[in-house]
Amino acid sequence: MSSSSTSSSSSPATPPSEAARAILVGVDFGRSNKSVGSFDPTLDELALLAESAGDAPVARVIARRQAPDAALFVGSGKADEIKLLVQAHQAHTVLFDQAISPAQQRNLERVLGVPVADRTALILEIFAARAQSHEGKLQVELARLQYLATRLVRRWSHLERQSGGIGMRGGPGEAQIELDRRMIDDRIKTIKDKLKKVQRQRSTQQRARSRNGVFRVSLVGYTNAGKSTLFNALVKARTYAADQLFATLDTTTRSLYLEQAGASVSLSDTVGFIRDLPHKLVEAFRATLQEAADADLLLHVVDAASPVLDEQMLEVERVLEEIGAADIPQILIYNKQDLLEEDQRPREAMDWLERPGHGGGGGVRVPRVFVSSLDGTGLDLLREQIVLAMQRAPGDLNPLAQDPRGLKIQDFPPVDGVDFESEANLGALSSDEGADLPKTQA
Ligand SMILES: Nc1nc2c(ncn2[C@@H]2O[C@H](COP(=O)(O)OP(=O)(O)OP(=O)(O)O)[C@@H](O)[C@H]2O)c(=O)[nH]1
Ligand SMILES: [Mg+2]
Repeated sequence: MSSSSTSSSSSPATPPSEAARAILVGVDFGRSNKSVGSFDPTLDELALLAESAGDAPVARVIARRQAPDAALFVGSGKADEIKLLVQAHQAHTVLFDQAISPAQQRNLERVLGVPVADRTALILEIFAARAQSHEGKLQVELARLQYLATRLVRRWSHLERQSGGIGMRGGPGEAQIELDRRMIDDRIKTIKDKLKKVQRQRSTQQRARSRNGVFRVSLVGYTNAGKSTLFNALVKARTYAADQLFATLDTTTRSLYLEQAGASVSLSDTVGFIRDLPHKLVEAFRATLQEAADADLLLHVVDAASPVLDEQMLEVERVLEEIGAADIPQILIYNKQDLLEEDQRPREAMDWLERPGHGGGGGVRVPRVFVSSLDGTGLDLLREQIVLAMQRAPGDLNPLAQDPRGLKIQDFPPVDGVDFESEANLGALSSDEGADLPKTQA
């Protein structure tokens, strides 16, 4: 790709007419500069993020530089080129795939004449629009305030250094900024207190659940991999699934009855991961991600049709490590098999992957199951693998070890005429679980 490649694309998603037309920009810093985050030459993910935030991408720009320009992130020539594009497309906004500083943002807005946002701001915006539960809303507000606070602090020290410039362009004066900062700090403290309260309630619920000896299974994976679709297919629920990034923000838990075992497990659908996830957001969502960290088994869902599957899996592993979930047994689920060409599809319905062990131990073998959550291929095999994972679990986690029926699985007859995932079979969960309410709405 040339250093000044520019392409236009009309969005296939037929955005609503009031959608903001957006120009997408990514900068290739080569291998020398890792500090600015990874580079995606296609900008496809940024386009999906923009669409998920309600924008309509109208053009994509790739620039190539040795290092970010201090004032404009891209060079001034490139900025002029983007400005022409803004005018040609009558764009409303310019979105950068990498994080830009507050000063760069201000300068760019001045040059381009339209609001500028970066990936972090976009992700925060989507999270804010999607949060449903009380806890989810608190978490997003916390992350946004923290993002804002660092911007204000940085802007403040920036202005302080060039004293005399303060207020010249009608920006907030020093006193105002100090006031804003104090208000933000107060608000952050209030929200943290509220979150603590909500989370205390939740951990009491969780303890009650683990005392019941329920085996906990959590879906994890890159955003848009198909977790919610798989969740719905397994428990016949109707959780929101959509071709959007971060369609799911709140954890939903339901009971999954496994006929082969004659036992139920709890299955949780969780928030998706994404590369360069803003750190503050990971922190704010730690409690939600805790659901994954406390699981007895992780179903790591992968979009097998994605050209960047390996990167996405690595990113998920990185976040799992960060939340202390790296050592939890996994089943890898290669989803969306229906999208693969005949000759790309695996010959076997499942296989085993050798993966390096964590904590210095030897490698672990991880079962990999090929499924399509849309047409149901491979789901029976997946259920079987969940049962086998239960049997491998230590006795105190393994309901089959406590239940004599589990020792003779074949002798346990299916219940005639009963849909084995129906509400009637929610026996193993306490009454506050199992309903299709997001658990965090308690
Ligand atoms: N063709 C095909 N599409 C699928 C399959 N599974 C999911 N999808 C589609 O992929 C898109 C994302 O699915 P979701 O279930 O919302 O993905 P998710 O992992 O829950 O995404 P987030 O909640 O946004 O992190 C939707 O458009 C689904 O219809 C599959 O097996 N085959
Ligand atoms: Mg989802």
